[in-house]
Amino acid sequence: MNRWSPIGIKNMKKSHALLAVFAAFVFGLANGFSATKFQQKQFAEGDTNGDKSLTKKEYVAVKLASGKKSAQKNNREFNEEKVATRQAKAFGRYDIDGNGKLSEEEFYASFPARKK
Ligand SMILES: [Ca+2]
Ligand SMILES: [Ca+2]
Repeated sequence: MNRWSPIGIKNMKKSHALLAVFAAFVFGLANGFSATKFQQKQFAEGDTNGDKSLTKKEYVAVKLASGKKSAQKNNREFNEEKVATRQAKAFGRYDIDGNGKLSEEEFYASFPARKK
């Protein structure tokens, strides 16, 4: 279920999303996975029930937490509601196999696509 290879075959409808993730994945490789430690930390923090996947709620919560932190650090305004809405939408894009949860791979793949 959570492996890379069978996803594209079973879920052709999501090929666009898959392509985006693949591009992000390659981009991540090119960058030497510099964000990996951060990703792992976020995933671990986000996965509050420890089932090795992030529900939408867990995902949004961890994104809100990190967004808030970086906003504070950069002295920027943080619109929690706006960010939550955006992240809830993003969740659907990253959930490649459409099971309503982000596996570690799906979560990590979501990172390199973010603006630096
Ligand atoms: Ca979880
Ligand atoms: Ca999934």
